[in-house]
Amino acid sequence: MSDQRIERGLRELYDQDPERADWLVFGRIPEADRRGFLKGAGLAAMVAAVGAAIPFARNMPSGLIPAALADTHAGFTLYGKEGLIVRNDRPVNLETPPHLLDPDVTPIANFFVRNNGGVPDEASDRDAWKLTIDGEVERPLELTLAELKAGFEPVTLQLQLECGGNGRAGFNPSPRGNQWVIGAVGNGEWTGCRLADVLGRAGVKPSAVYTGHYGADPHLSGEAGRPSISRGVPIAKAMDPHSLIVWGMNGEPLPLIHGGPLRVVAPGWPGSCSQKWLTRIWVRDREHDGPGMTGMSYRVPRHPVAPGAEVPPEDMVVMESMPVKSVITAPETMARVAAAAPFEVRGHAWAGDRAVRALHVSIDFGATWMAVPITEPVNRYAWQHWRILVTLPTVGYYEIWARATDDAGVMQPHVVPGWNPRGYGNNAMHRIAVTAT
Ligand SMILES: Nc1nc2c(c(=O)[nH]1)N[C@H]1C(S)=C(S)[C@@H](COP(=O)(O)O)O[C@H]1N2
Ligand SMILES: [Mo]
Repeated sequence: MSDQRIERGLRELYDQDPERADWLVFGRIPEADRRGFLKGAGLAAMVAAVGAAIPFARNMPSGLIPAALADTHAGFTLYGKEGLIVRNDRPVNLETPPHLLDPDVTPIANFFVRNNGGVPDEASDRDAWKLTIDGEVERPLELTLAELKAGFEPVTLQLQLECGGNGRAGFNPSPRGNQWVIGAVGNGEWTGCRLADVLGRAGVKPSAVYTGHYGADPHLSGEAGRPSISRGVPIAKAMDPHSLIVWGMNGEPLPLIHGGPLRVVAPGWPGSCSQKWLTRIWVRDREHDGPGMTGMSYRVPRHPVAPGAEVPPEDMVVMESMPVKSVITAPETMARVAAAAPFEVRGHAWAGDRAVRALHVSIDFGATWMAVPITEPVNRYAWQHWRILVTLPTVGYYEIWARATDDAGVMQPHVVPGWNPRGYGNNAMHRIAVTAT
């Protein structure tokens, strides 16, 4: 079921754009490297990949795949995100294996990446980055990042961000798109200001219905000015004090790959509502209709449909809150533990706009369940954490299943929930394999 397919091999990546490949794989910056002079972190990454020092590294041309890697069929990883699974490299899409989600706040190195287009160039002066607020407002605004930092109350919150298509790999027939298994999710500690405060300064007119977000990432076609994605949220979600305009992540300036200098984080909703490289918020008098809002995108059938059904567009509605879900982060699947001895099983749970009320774990394929204590979130929309000591009675193969229940009593399903044309919202229980010896 788990699809570890790499969309393009290393050789193909290098054939098509060797300098970009260098940047992706080794973090070599082509401009600084024109004559192939390899140093610093890029060299360290290459040394680690080939498994030995490279005495003549200074002669190595940029865009050259080390022969040690060129003829292997092994997958490749991206610089700074070494532990992640490459679901696609153009656009860059990286999934986190569940055991790397173990820390309460997901480290930047482990945080999944979902791009629909390219990555813009790093801004030479981040504080000069401009954001426009226009449309159904009394006073259209143009604010620099420096003005956002100085002019609005700063907020730091832990907020979960999950791709709408997380779990897509579980649907059958298989919808097209990244075959995310479970790790297109993370819990970041984000610093920024409230979207509501900025909209308040602009003065939202009574005619305002929805936001439309725009970012600076280039479309894969190379067509200038064509957005890769432009989604938005209803005004009520934009006005929620947890919807932020963000410039910091885990205490650092927001990394370029996560939308730096500036992005939206609209927690609990499909990740696509959280526009990266944010340049404009267009306040609209109707549901936004940018790329990613219409047709089948980020929409689900109004009524349940049979797997594989053709659903007419008028029966598709915009997906809002993500469903209740949990992940087992320790032990790592395929672990071996001692029989008849307790060991810790732990993980996190979240529930879109809701909170998680209960968490249960089973070691006998769901026949019996243990209630597991779960923490309160540090703030609304933060991950909740759980842990329990489990003992496997005899030697043999076990599965550990985890199941969260939200505060409206809705529980994660045992099997894949309602099929939908693009494969959104699969919140089936997470299962791991553990062998007792
Ligand atoms: N400008 C822009 N914003 C974007 C995207 C994008 O392609 N371009 N992808 C969206 C999607 S689909 C998701 S799931 C999240 C992923 O955020 P991350 O890459 O920081 O994990 O960013 C969203 N914001
Ligand atoms: Mo997404």
